[in-house]
Amino acid sequence: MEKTLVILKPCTIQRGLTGEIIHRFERKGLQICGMKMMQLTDDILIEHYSHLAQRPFFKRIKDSMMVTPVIVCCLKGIDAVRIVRAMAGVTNGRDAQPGTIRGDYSVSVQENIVHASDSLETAETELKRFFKEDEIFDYAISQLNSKYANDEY
Ligand code: FUP
Repeated sequence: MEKTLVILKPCTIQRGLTGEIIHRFERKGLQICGMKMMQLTDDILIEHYSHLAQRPFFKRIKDSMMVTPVIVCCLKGIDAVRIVRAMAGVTNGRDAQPGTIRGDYSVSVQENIVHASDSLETAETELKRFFKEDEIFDYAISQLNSKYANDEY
C-alpha cells in the first residue's frame, strides 16, 4: 500500500478546519499512520518548495506556511497518492472543482488548505522530510475487508 504526505496549512489551522479536513480523509477510507503539529522553518520550506525557489512569490509562500504551526499527516491506502491529490483538487482554490477540498474550502492559490504529495517518489522523500522513522506507525486495521476486495490488497 502507498503512503503519502498531507500538510494542513496555517490557513486551515487559523480557520478551524482541521477536523473537517481530516474527517474527509478518514471517511474516504485512508488510514492515518502519522500525525503531528510542527512549526515549519525557513530551512525546511526552502527544501520543500525548492521547485518554486526562483519564482517571485517564493517568499510569500514561505511566510504563509510559517504563520502558525502546521499539522503533517501520513495517510496510507491503495493508490493513496493519487486519491489524496484528487481529493485536494487543483492548486488554485478558485479553479478547483466543488467536491474537492480546495474547491469547497478555498478561494486562493496560496491559502489552499492542504499540501499533498504529487507522486509516489515525492511522497517517500517528503515523508522523510517531515517525519522521523518512529513517528510513522504500521498497525493493522481490522476492517480491511470492508474497505477492499481481498484481491486488491
Ligand atoms: P501543489 O502541488 O498543488 O501544492 O502546487 P505547487 O507545488 O505548484 O505550489 C505550491 C504552493 O505554491 C501552492 F500551495 C500555492 C503556491 N503557488 C502560488 O502561490 N502561485 C503559483 O503560481 C503557484 C503556486
